[in-house]
Amino acid sequence: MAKHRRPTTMQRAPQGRPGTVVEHLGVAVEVETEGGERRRVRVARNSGLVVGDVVLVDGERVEASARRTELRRRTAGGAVHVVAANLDALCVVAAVDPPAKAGLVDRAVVAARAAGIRPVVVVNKSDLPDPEGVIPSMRARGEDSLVVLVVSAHSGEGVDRLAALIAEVGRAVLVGPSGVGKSSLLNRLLPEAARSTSELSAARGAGVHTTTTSTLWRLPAGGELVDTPGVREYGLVDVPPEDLAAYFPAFAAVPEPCRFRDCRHEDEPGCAVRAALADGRLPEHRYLAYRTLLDEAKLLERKASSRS
Ligand SMILES: Nc1nc2c(ncn2[C@@H]2O[C@H](COP(=O)(O)OP(=O)(O)OP(=O)(O)O)[C@@H](O)[C@H]2O)c(=O)[nH]1
Ligand SMILES: [Mg+2]
Ligand SMILES: [Zn+2]
Repeated sequence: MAKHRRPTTMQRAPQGRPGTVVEHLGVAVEVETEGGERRRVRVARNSGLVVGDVVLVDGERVEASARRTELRRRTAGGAVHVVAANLDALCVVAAVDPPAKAGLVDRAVVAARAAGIRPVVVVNKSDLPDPEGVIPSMRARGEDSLVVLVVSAHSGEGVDRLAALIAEVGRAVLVGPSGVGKSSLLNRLLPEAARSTSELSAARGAGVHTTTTSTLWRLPAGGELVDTPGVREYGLVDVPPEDLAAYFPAFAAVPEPCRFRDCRHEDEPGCAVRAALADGRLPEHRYLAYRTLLDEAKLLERKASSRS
């Protein structure tokens, strides 16, 4: 029936069964419809659908709905990649070994805030020795609007707190470099039956357990979790330099205003943020993270304006 419908530009009532994209397989998507039934539907490679998209499935036709939230990142190669749709929280996973790259964690936290979703830092492999001091360095990043959970997928430490947090927020995604234990954490949170499937789908990849596609799972304790392939970089998308400071809540906590309303807290006179840094009220790592990202945002802005 769908085949014979003529294309039309007129408004028509949306048709089909509502569902959620739970896996993207290049030329097909796996859709879970409301009853929990799963269907694989072929789509164009550039369909633009991502895990978490709400769709209507009508035969072989998939129609996407508007997204509530959209998490994007710039890849190491400079392309813009939509990580997942309709998320409530971003869990950036760092590990004791391989030791966390603070820059990637800071970028992911800002990306979450810019996308209107809650950032969470998950430090995994707490069962291992921590010679580089990853755990204290990540704990120091905690603030009112940023929970830092120290966990171990192997020993189970902190995993209940992660499960409770996901149940509370709704839908969360695990992002981070390869090998930090994202899939191991997911497996720890899943019941036995679902676990074997996720291990199988992981093994479909390169033989090792490197995750190659993003997948969405419903957790028994409540909430949903998206596992994603490891990333090398987490570049910001569409965060203009003048907006960046708003994603550093520690700056907003400085009670005095800067002399200039549009102060970027670089070397402007009368900068209250730098004053707070100088007298130790603002942690240096927050300010340094801001300056690194500010330089990056300025560079992107220059590139964009030289293209237009
Ligand atoms: N000691 C220890 N090892 C862990 C822990 N969690 C994961 N690992 C190990 O770390 C390695 C990588 O784990 P994965 O879960 O595949 O990592 P990942 O983040 O999903 O990696 P990608 O799919 O490549 O992005 C595996 O050998 C795991 O056994 C942990 O809590 N403690
Ligand atoms: Mg994985
Ligand atoms: Zn300032």
